[in-house]
Amino acid sequence: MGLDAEIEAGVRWIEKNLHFDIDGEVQVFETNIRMVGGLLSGWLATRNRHLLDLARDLTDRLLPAFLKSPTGIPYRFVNLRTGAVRDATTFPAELGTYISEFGTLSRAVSDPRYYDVAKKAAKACFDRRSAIDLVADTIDAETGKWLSRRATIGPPSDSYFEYLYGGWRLFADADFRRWYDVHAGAILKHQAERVDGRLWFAQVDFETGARLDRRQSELASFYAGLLAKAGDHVHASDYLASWTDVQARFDVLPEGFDYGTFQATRASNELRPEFADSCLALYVHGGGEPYRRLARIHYENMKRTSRARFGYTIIDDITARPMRQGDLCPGYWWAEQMKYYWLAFSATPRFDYRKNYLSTEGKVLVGLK
Ligand code: IFL
Repeated sequence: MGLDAEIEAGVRWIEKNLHFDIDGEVQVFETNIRMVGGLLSGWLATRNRHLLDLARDLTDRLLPAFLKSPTGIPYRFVNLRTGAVRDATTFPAELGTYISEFGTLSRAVSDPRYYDVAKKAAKACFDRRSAIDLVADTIDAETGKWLSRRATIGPPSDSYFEYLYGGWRLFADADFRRWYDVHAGAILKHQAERVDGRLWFAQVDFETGARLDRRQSELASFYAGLLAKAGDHVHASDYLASWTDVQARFDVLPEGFDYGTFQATRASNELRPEFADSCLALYVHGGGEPYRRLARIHYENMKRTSRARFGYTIIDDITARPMRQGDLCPGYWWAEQMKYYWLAFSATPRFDYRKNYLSTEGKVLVGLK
């Protein structure tokens, strides 16, 4: 953004204050996408070695979650000082959203261990896919047994698919591309359906493909962008068009939505980035100007409905008039959609619009100029 003095001040603060020798536990997935990813992107932007050293130190402290697991599927929590781990009941997104950060780290420090644990975890999930190539959404990291039958593209599976593509895009690892393609094909075959001409992805039984429900989490709208990145422009634009109709109906997207009834199932809006993320992805991956216009509507509606006295907030009820605001601004609002809007609208010379990669938390891992 050209905020060179601000990043300088931020780096100085980090050098003075940030360390990870803390006797407390963190959620491995969240710590990776926010902190490891943030430090790595900061290192790529500044080439300040201290940021890379911190990213490595933090990742080393996350490693016990992977290394103590008999399957290679990470435990959900780890104590940063003692390496004690907890919670073997986990989900595709929480076990499979590491390769982009861990692989970037491995490449930067010439140490394959980080890449290897991230790949092993993703493979452990892929290898347990059903005969129809779907994964369920809950698994035991110790036994490797599925604890649910529900396949979804939304949470808690979403970014597992995103990072299979990431492993290919960032490291040209053909295994990841194959894993991504196998799942993407199965999702289209067993989960996609058209209702009133609109494309949606149902929750289905991961072994039979039988439909479980037609509820759609707002987070699932990221999948349009992922399809575009992976080269499936037809389904990408169709799926974003479905969400565009939801945006037109409610002004801002509800957290939960049933495409069978076209009604909100959860009327809150958590100030989320997925729609803007997909707009940016379709814009930079060949879709052009119409997707900037869509992002603009998202931006203007957010400004109109989420503006609060000291910033921006979630909305507790988007169906009330006026909408009933909550009192929270999530971290991803800064890390993600403000960045997506900026990249979509600014034409900044500091970003490579042709060759780039943003992590699931919007950290720029390729494309900084
Ligand atoms: O932290 C965010 C990230 O995009 C993600 N899942 C949910 C968050 C935003 O909705 O991977």
